[in-house]
Amino acid sequence: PRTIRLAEYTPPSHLVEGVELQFTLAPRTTRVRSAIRFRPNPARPDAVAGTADLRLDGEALTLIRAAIDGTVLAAAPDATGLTIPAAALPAGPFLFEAEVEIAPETNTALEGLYMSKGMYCTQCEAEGFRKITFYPDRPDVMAPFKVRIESDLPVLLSNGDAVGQGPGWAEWHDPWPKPAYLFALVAGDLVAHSDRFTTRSGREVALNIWVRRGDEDRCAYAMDALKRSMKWDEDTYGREYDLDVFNIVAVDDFNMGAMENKGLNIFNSKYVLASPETATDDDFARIEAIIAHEYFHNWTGNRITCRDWFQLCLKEGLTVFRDQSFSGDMRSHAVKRIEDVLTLRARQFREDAGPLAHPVRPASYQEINNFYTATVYEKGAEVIGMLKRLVGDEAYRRALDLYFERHDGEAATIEDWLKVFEDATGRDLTQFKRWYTDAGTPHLRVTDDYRDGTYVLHLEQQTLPTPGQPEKPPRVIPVAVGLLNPNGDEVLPTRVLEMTEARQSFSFEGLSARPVPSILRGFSAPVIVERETSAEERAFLLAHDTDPFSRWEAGRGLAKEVLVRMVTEGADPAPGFLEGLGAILRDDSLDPAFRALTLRLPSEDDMAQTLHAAGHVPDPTRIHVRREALIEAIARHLAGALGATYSAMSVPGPYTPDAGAAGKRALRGAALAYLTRIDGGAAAKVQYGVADNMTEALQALSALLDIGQGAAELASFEARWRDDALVMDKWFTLQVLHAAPDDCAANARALTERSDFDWKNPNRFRSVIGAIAANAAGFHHPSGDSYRFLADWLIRLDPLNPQTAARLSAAFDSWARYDADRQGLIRDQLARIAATPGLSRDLSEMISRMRG
Ligand code: BAL
Ligand code: ZN
Repeated sequence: PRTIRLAEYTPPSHLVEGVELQFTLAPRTTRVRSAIRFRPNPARPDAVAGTADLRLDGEALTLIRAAIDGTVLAAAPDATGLTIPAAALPAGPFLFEAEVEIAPETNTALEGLYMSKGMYCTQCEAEGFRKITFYPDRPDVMAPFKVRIESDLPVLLSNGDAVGQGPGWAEWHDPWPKPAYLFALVAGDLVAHSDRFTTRSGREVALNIWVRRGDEDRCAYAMDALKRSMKWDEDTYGREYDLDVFNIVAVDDFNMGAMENKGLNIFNSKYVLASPETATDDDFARIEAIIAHEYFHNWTGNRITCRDWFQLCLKEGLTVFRDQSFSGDMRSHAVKRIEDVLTLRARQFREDAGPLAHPVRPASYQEINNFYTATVYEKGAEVIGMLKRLVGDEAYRRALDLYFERHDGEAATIEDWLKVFEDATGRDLTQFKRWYTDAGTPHLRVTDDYRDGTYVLHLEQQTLPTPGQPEKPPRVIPVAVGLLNPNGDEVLPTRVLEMTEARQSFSFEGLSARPVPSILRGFSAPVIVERETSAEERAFLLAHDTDPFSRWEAGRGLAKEVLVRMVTEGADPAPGFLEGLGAILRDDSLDPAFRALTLRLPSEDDMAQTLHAAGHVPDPTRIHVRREALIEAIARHLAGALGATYSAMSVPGPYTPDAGAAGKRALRGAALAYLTRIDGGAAAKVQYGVADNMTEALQALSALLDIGQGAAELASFEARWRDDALVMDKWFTLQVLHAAPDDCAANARALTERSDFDWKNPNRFRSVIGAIAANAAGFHHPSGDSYRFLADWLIRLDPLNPQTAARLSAAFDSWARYDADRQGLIRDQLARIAATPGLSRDLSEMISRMRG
């Protein structure tokens, strides 16, 4: 496959002034007629001079007819598009018309126009529009679209505002110029959950969430989240909605989480539909975040889009940063920050440490779908958080105002983005730009000394080489620190140290005693802090730090230290750690959600990552056994406090998904998970029996499965929910995720043999094949069974849905951490996949990067 490089970017030869599309829908023979008004791009002298060919992307299209200014074209398409030679193009603007035929029903890749349970829908990002018709399918070509849909289905939707409809047809007009990746069309027998929103300047916006009949009573939470998002973007960023209607459609077969098509967001139904009986607290929180994320894209992504796909982080990093801030405002900033850091470390730090490491703005790719990653999204958001920390809140807002003013209606770059900050603040961001161009997580080594009232912090940064990037010059790192007195009082409130050199020291004078430092407060930069710290100091910070993130981090450090010693030395859990945990558990002044997070031990994968970084070869089986032993030790040591917490955190009255109630349930669920280790499952069985909401039912079921019980509960769950695909996805996942290591592959295999294992549905596929990779000890079972199982399924799915197959293949990326036997077993599977004839560009790129 061809490698696309950022350095080779050239502007499009022709721009589009307007597009008219007409769809006559039929499962096997959909007709698409297009009329596209082109003009030579003034930025391309060859096009102005009439010497540039026009290249249109197009894949899997049957061309019926093409014409320029009414003259039929003789040109024949190749496998990836259609070239119209310069000689066949008029000197100035011209009209290109085409008629093509496509078959949505056989489109299993779920890119372009496809069918999901009788409804038509689209997914065009990144390069799906070329499977709909011939077009310059690149984000820097923006145009207004008019769309006519002809179909007998009752609901016919596209982008923008509805301009007309009658029996069997509807017409839509989107006045805002957009790239083709934001095009959307939906046709189906759908019903709407509707509401209204009045923007701050008085525009009345009709809001609709379109779902299949029977699902309309599960839309209220998403609608509420949408209205709160619209208000928040006005209040916080001054951004107002710009059409008369905002439509959301829930689709069962969808590769991604959701898609921000202009005025017509399309969602994986999993991230829209929720009721207390069917969705957990985490589901509600994710729905809120994703609804916000897609809505926020209206400005950061749609009104201002990306010049090319290398700039993906321009819209994704910023929009993730915005949705994280929104969720923090709606819930708790401290808890949200800890959760975001947990995700970042589990997914992005892992990516950065392995063969798939790439910069936030990659410099090359073969298949752009492979770069919708934790690095582009989550690290991209961290980079914006750092920028905001460096320039301050007020300057950040000024820079954003300038960004919207300067680039509205444009396809922009990271250079444009940074220039806005430079112009708004007078800062030179040359060094900061390395966060976009250099892969890898910096290690920040911290030492200190104290003499005569002066405390000095010595910081040293180092980033290890990543694929294709051996040298890593120092970056600017905002390091937020605070200092505490030995009595626990804060003597220096949070200050942001701006580190720009490889080594740098910072002094603090006038202290009466050697302070205890609290470093990287709020996780002020995505780095790995290395510091020799005693258990006493961590316990002190866990008890006294005023920064909630650092306080949690101290507890986390203690837990990791205990686990490392249990795994590597066979040590018993340190009593001091158990006591510290008990103190947090009993501290009613702390938010229950925070306490629940502190009780959650580092995951087995996190421990493998930690042990590997410390120079050990992690053994996933041993990590599992010792971590289980720690859970049991905590349960025994804190039995009284856990029981008291379990009772105290009961939430009376009907279920509500708000953060307060969810936090109590989270703490109660954490207590239950421990108690189940010592009560034979008694409390969990009772909870399962009385639970009136999915959160408590799943907590109980998970806890029972963790101790090898729960068969009766699984059966009753299945009997109740067998006809609800989203709920059954959870049932599938549980049995793999909570399987004992020896049972994991067998459980997964048995589940895939069921008639309701609809493997062509990405949610169901992920519910088993994604879950096996998340059960660390099961996945890395020494037999290699799970590796084979995953490889078998990737090979099977790839010809039908390469995007999802490639995404799940990343489970193999950590192979180099493990012992020679496991390395060999994984590399055998990578080789087997690589040798499969006809492998997709998506999967072959992933496998070759992982093989190195
Ligand atoms: N743009 C793809 C889906 C999302 O990030 O919103
Ligand atoms: Zn996004």
